[in-house]
Amino acid sequence: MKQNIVLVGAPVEEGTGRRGCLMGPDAYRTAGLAATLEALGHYVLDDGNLQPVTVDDIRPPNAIVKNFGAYAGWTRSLFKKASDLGTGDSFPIYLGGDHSLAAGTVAGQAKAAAEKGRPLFVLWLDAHSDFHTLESTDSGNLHGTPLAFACGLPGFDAVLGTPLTHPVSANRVEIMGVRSIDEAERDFLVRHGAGVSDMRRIDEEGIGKLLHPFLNRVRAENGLLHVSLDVDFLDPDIAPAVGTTVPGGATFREAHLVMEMLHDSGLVTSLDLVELNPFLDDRGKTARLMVDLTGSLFGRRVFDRPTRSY
Ligand code: NNH
Ligand code: MN
Ligand code: MN
Ligand code: MN
Repeated sequence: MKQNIVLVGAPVEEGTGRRGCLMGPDAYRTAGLAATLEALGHYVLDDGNLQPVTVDDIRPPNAIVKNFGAYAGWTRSLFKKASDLGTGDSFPIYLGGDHSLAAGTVAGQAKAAAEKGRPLFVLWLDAHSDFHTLESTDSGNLHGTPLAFACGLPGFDAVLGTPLTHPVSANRVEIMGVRSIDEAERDFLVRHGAGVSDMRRIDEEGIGKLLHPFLNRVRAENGLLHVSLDVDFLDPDIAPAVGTTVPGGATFREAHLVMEMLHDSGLVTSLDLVELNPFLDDRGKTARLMVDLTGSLFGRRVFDRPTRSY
């Protein structure tokens, strides 16, 4: 199926402890994201880079939290953008930028889905679960919080200035590839019933086998599916351009298999590409891999069907 893809750049880097993610959107453009998708038969509109609204009248509830005003500003503008795009039938790809941008994109897509009478499911591909609240974060880096925000965990009301009317149900979230979870996050994940496939389970059972039941559930509930792909989901050997590398990540084939299965499911309706830090890349190889993975999500394959049956 031909898709109308809209690229939305979100050059946010205030959610990490390290500079460089603001170059992410341009690195994806340089690596040929639009041409890759067009070559697969899709229509692509590059909407340029979004700007955050100015928020200078709020304070974080916890003194350790960094750049709270910037987070609120980005979340407000991305929430608006995603709620608008989500009501149409185009496929938005949000080009990060650090993962804090997903607070706005996921919450916005969830609101739009609810207005269509459909539940939003989220596949979170990440070394981390990003399930901290503003109270529980021990680093103060807000890229550790967006999934908790979008799932409506308490304490975030100052971010939008109002509580979320349509939070994602944590029960409709599947987190894959994790190998670094903080104690507080672990408790929240269990309490709220999010699905977690850590690397140990992936090693033992296979990533394809773990993904199938989740996709079946999205289909059974007539859901929409948002995918949030953090560069550090991937093994640092193949994807070094990220500030928070964790050894033992998804391999090249595991990552492509997920994208290929997602394509075949026909269920995905929006995507975040996050945490790319081009300043840390090795001759563009991480940016190119992220573009190739996106190509697999949009239908690139080696062969269409078996040439014969046995
Ligand atoms: N849990 C850590 C924190 O809160 C890590 C977050 N870093 C990420 N998330 N890269 O994907 O600081
Ligand atoms: Mn993340
Ligand atoms: Mn991560
Ligand atoms: Mn931490």
